[in-house]
Amino acid sequence: MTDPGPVAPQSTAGESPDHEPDAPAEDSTDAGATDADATTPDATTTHSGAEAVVAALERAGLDTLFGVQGGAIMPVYDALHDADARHVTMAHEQAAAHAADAYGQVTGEPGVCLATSGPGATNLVTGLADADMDSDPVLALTGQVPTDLVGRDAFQETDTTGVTTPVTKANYFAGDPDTVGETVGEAAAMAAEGRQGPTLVDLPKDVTGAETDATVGEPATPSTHDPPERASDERVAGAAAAFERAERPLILAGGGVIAAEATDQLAELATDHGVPVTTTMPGIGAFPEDHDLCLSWAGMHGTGYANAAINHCDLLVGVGTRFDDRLTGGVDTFAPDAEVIHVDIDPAEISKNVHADYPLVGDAGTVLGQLADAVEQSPETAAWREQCADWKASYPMDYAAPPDRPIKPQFVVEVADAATPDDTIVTTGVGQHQMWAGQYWTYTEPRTFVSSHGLGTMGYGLPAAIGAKAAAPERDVVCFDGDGSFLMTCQELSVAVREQMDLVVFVLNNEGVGMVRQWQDGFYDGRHVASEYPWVPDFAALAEAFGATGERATTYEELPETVETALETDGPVVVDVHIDPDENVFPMVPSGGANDQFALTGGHL
Ligand SMILES: Cc1ncc(C[n+]2csc(CCOP(=O)(O)OP(=O)(O)O)c2C)c(N)n1
Repeated sequence: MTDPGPVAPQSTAGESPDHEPDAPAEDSTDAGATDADATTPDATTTHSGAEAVVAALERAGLDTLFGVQGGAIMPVYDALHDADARHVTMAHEQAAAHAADAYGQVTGEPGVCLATSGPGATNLVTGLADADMDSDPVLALTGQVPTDLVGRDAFQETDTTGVTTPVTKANYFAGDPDTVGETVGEAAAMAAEGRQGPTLVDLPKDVTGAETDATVGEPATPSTHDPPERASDERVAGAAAAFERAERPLILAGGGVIAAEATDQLAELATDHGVPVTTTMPGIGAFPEDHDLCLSWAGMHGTGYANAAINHCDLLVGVGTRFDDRLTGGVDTFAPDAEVIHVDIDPAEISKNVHADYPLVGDAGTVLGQLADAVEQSPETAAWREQCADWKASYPMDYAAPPDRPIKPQFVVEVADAATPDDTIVTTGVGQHQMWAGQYWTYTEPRTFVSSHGLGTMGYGLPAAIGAKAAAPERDVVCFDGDGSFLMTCQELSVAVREQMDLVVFVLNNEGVGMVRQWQDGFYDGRHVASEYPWVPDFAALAEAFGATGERATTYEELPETVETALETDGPVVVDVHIDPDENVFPMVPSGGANDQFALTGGHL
């Protein structure tokens, strides 16, 4: 553990504890390390509830944790004292949840976050909701007041399972020291298996502090959790026939393709049969964007050619996507000529937003393999591919960069992309900069675009960069942030400095909340209420105050060198780039509009 927790003794079960850090209760547990001799391939013997929690994490292979200390979670931290796990102490619990989420997105395994009861737990909520919307694997462990105080408005008591029920895949109140390890193992397995998502275990302090000689075995989901693997052969046959007869087929890859590690199967289906591919935003990287068949991502700020293809295709093969409204615009006008094959592991997604003519429920990789086996004849797609190429030529992704205007943000993204390897991980805040980072960086590998998609959480970018760097220390990590988003979690710079993390944050500084200003220009007659900052901090100086490196770029000439320097500098770097504050994100499909009615300039809205 990199950050030793306090070694204060723990309270016992049933004792009336004062669970504040300053006044720990008397020790009556064996707070020693897990007895290595008691660890067998099948089970780990423990001495306390807290040790059982740590043993369960070890059994699940979860060795990187993000958290913030506090009274009710202290026994768990104490049990971590001699554990091998790496703990990254975050400045704020929301950031711990985002870091765990990004760790989960990069590795495919649950990221773990820890928080104390009350405000610690409630601070996690935004991060859990974010992970829930994007089906990212996260395991949250929260301290809770001792069981005899539950329901008595005890100090720092919150009904954590109640508060987090709507934003977790599953959550647990662990009331028994003998089974708490099993519960944590189950929560870890639930986060990882089937449709992934966040889970939470609430850990009363007397339970983690109590003695137990329980053994902790392999993590397992309950027998009732039985995600389908294969789709029915009959349904696959029907979908394959539709695929063969399609004249204008289009594959739509969602985040589920990446989560299921199904990118090879997807690429095989597309390339074997010459079928163009578009992605959702969470699906960015599911298919290489530099491939001829790739139309990049679709939706509100997706490419004109992807949206045109969606509008004109006669068969849409949606894989691991929930067809959210940012993708579809108005569902009545979405893919109006298409039959829909929908591959998803979660039956609840089938026909939730878009009617599925061919629902195929199962694991994305398995079902794509089934489909590939069942398709005997490629559809005739030459004319359709030519049409898609025409759209690519008609609606290129470009921007004007007049030399007398401040730097265009798209240029910053392009320069950073050119200066970094293909496996670089990009994280973002939420707003215009997020869209430019999605549009002007060419993603060729899965798990490289780490963003807050469904919830759209400003402040996600920096803690996500910390989580991504912890997950992949050998890879470059770059965060594109807005000044508004950065101001929401910039305190986490202290963490990046302490952990000596090489990461670069580009603050695309337009001195305001640009996406809001863009909507005010488009839909509120240009009335700029609470969207422009009359003053913003000097972000380079702020970075220096945290002990990071601060850079500033204001001209096209100096930017490439500033980017190179930032990438070469050890430790975290913040580059404050003063971009054109009037720049807008295009194309844009107005909310609820038809996907082919995209605006290319403000005048089209
Ligand atoms: C936590 C949170 N609060 C409010 C919003 C609403 N919102 C969406 S985009 C945006 C502007 C973001 O500004 P900034 O981070 O500076 O990025 P920019 O759009 O300027 O690139 C706002 C306020 C949000 N998405 N998240």
